[in-house]
Amino acid sequence: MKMTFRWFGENQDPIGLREIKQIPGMTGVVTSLLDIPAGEAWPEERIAAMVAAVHAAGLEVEVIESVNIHEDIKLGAPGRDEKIENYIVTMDRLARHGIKCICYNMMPVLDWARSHLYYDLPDGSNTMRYEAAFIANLSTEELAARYAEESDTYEMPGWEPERMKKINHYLQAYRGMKEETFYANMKYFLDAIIPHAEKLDIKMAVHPDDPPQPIFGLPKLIISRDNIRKYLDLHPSRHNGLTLCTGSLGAKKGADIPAMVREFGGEGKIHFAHVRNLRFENETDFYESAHYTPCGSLDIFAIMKAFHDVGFVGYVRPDHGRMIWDETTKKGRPGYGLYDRAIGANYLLGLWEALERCST
Ligand SMILES: [Mn+2]
Repeated sequence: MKMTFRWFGENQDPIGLREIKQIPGMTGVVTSLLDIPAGEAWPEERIAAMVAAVHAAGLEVEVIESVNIHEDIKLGAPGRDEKIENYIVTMDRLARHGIKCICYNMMPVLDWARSHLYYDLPDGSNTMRYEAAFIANLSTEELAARYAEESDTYEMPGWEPERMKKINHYLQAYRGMKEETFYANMKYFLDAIIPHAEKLDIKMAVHPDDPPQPIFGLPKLIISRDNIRKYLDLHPSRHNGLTLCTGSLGAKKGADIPAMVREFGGEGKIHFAHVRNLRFENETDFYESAHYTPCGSLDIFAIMKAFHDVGFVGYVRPDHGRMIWDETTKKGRPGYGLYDRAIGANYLLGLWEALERCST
């Protein structure tokens, strides 16, 4: 297992590589080139500069999160072939610069969604929250405006103004789209890219949809064990794998995450893991808690034990954390402050050390 930390890039993240390097056990960062629109090929010089900056800080960069999928690909719209070609060019350039794993998602139009970015907890920290009824009463524009206001300093990935301009067009395009059509479009993409991933030895790792239920009438497919199985079987290959995100999958009450880790991890299909905790407030609503098992509703020890039992050798990162110790928006994007994620990483590393040493 390699412990990593999400970093949004220079000028995009108030947290510096030097700070990340100082977290015990951190081997590298997981990053992206956020300003490049989905569907375009990433310029090689930009990739080279990003990799050089990370290496200069004494860290590795072997995972990209994310190379986003253009809506034309997900919709099976005319123009998808050109976007898939650009995707392959990007994969090729990333492989040349040492990238070994690409995280991406198949969420229609919108990336993740929360009702609150800074929900106050009784201990004075704040965190992201999902309240289903709150979201149900908002339009996408209202939610985007709320995000823009709350996260003043940075654009929220997945909610960029550019994307929001076309939102109604896309909401309309997905309306009435059959599940099978969506799977067929995904298969078309996988059939095109996975042979290249095999040749380049880049592990493709699809991230589940977050939250794991339809919002704004958009279909959500990658949300359960059965659907993940179906997705991976669209193009069976070790290079067609999964980013197992405990917080996304675990936001559906009753989801058996350790069982999913054993099943997909046992097949060598989990290449990257996002490990975080959340606390359910009722059947659908939750807030993102500290990673430590007693703080939330997920059994993080059982999850890490499942990873250990299947001999997991992929990348892991702590996921969203709370904002603590008076961190403000100037110190981190929502969910991506420094301190709680550093604590989370070291909790996971501590569990891992104990599992390793108890098993020898
Ligand atoms: Mn995640």
